Amino acid sequence: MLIPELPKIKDGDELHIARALSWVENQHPKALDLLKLMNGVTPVIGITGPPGAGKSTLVNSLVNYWAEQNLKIAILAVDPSSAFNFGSLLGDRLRMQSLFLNPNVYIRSVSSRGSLGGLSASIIEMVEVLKFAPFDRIIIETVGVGQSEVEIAGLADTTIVVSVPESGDEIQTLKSGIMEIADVFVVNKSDRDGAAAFASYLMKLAHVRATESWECPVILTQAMQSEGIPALAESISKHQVVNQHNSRKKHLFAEKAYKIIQRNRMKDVSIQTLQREIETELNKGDFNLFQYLESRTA
Ligand SMILES: Nc1nc2c(ncn2[C@@H]2O[C@H](COP(=O)(O)OP(=O)(O)O)[C@@H](O)[C@H]2O)c(=O)[nH]1
Ligand SMILES: [Mg+2]
Repeated sequence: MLIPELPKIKDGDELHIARALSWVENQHPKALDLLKLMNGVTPVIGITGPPGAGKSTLVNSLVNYWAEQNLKIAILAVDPSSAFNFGSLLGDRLRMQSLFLNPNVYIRSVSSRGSLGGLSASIIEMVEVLKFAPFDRIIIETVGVGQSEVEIAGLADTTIVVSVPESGDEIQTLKSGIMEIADVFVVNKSDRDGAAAFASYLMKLAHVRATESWECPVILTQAMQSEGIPALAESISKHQVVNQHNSRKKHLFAEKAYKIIQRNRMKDVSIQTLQREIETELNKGDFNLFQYLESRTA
């Protein structure tokens, strides 16, 4: 099939990239035609961690560092699902201001409200579009709340977990199994007390779960001052070399396929739809949950 948009996206035409991203985000009929012809291999870097850890500031510094080396970077900023998030979005814009003006940098934010059920599936597809465009690196920033940090691990080639040296925080972070998903651990705000102690604690944990090919490095940063950024960039590059040779690829593809199948199967299922249908059934009287479910799938 001839799709006129494809060569434009491949060339890096921002208008066409933006349009294609909207198509996949809104599940436009053209989206699948495009996606079936895309097979980019740009490395995807996921950055996660609790709100306020300094992820956006870190992305800003890291991307400026790469852009200075004339690398082209795409950033996908995933907002938390809250509809009342204008404040923090504005904050992110301020922190990322220099990036918005940089011709080597493309930024797109995704609101979880916009995706038609299945944020992960939308992001996976949007990332495929970005991988097809001529970027050297793709960064996804997500807030690590609940399950979301686990989800980022399913779509990023390299997952960076950002934490800060505050008592209590560390226990919380480690409890949520975040160490399991980190390829690179960042202790940001290392200007604060306790940073070195926290980092050495994390290093011990990383050492315990190290494999033959990779031991998760712990990088101390001060994102505001761009301190530690070259070390972080180097760790990411190293991980990507290691990553090419291991079994992660099939694991990642399986995770992605699972998320997309899940989204597609749940397409016409939402609590609201179910409530509406059930209300009608209840009004008829003599409701049986399992007869209703059977008639639904019939
Ligand atoms: N002291 C200190 N503050 C920082 C550092 N990095 C970021 N911040 C501040 O932490 C706050 C949250 O940063 P932000 O990047 O929005 O965090 P995010 O929610 O994880 O994206 C902002 O006020 C930043 O200026 C750092 O290295 N040291
Ligand atoms: Mg942020």
